[in-house]
Order: sequence, then C-alpha cells, then structure tokens
Amino acid sequence: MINYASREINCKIVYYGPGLGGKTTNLEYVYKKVNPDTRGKLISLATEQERTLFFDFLPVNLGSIRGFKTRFHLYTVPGQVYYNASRRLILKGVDGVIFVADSQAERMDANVAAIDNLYHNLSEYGYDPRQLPIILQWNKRDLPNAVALDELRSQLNVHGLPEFEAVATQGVGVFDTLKAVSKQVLKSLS
Ligand SMILES: Nc1nc2c(ncn2[C@@H]2O[C@H](COP(=O)(O)OP(=O)(O)OP(=O)(O)O)[C@@H](O)[C@H]2O)c(=O)[nH]1
Ligand SMILES: [Mg+2]
Repeated sequence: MINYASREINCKIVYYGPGLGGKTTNLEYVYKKVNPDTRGKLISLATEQERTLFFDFLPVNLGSIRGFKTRFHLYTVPGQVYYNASRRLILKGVDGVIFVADSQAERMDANVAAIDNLYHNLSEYGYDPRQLPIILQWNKRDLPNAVALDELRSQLNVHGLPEFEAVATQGVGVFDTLKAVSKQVLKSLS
C-alpha cells in the first residue's frame, strides 16, 4: 500500500451493502463533486437496469501527507445476493469499508444479510473486522418509510462503529462518510 520509491500511498476503500442501497449513487456523487484534476474516470460495469454487475471504480487523490501522495481507490460491490463471488473478489486487499444501509423498513432483512455477508467474506480472507476501519452509512433518510436510527443501530451496529446519516441522491453525508473512513485508514498506517 505504501510505495517509498514513488512516495505514494494507495488505499482501497470498498462500499458494501444490500442491493439498491445507494452504493453506486455515493460514488457518482463523489465523481461529480471532486475537482476533475484530482480524480480519474468512473468505471461502472452495470446491467441494463443500472444494477452493478461487477463493480464501480473511481480513483481520487486526496492530497499529501508527509510528502506522500495519497490515492484512494473507491470500489462498490454488487449488492444483489447471488453476486457473492464478485463481492468477495473486490474485498481482496481492502483497507477500509463503508457499509451503506438502506433505511427503509422493508430492507432491514437485506441490511442484516449484507452485513453478515461482509463479516463472513472478511473472515474468509483472514481480516480481523476489529482491526479494519468500517464506517456505517444510514442512507435514504429522506424516505417516509425510513426506520428510526435506534432500530438501525440495534440491528446493524452492535459494535458501536462510527455512523453517518445520508441521502446519497442529494449528496447528504456522502463526504462525511468518505472522510471518516479515509482518516481511519491513514491513522491505521501511522
Ligand atoms: N430516495 C432516495 N433514493 C436513493 C438514495 N440513494 C440512492 N437512491 C436510489 O436508489 C436506487 C439504487 O441506488 P444505487 O446507487 O444504484 O444502489 P446500489 O447499492 O449501487 O445497488 P446495486 O448495484 O444493485 O448493489 C437508485 O434509484 C437511487 O437513485 C437516497 O438517499 N434516497
Ligand atoms: Mg451499484
């Protein structure tokens, strides 16, 4: 992850979560808002219905620390249950995770299944989830059927991980979440 010769730090951040939760929407907002000089192309491999098929990818440069350029590689996974092989592959070499939960009441089971799937896939690689920066994003807070924060917490955040409310379609919470994970990743380096 740290290249001393080129004085670069490369970090891999993965957006994880249930299908249609808003992972791709997060990346699209980041793409739209960051300075074009500091980001590369947004690559999306999607179905005709705009569902992520394999992943989305966006590289962004987030400035320098102690003379090292920091480059973040942002990935999303496909949330649909049957794409687990892809999800596992994309987690390889991950430095930080943003779990995008869908706040809608009818998506709570899917949220729980997705977070269980995340921990399962991490453990298959031998990652210790307590050592890995993981941030929770409560997305779709704008919808009338959004559950209370306490319910999201009790079902998805028993470990007390950092959490942010979001409305990814409006950009609310998108950068707060990304900043939180990137800070934790850089902290874990030093
Ligand atoms: N109302 C509302 N809609 C949202 C929000 N975030 C995303 N959406 C919508 O939810 C739908 C799915 O969003 P995506 O970003 O494609 O979801 P995804 O998590 O990438 O889905 P998969 O690729 O299938 O895993 C889209 O129609 C988005 O516009 C939000 O905060 N509020
Ligand atoms: Mg997607």
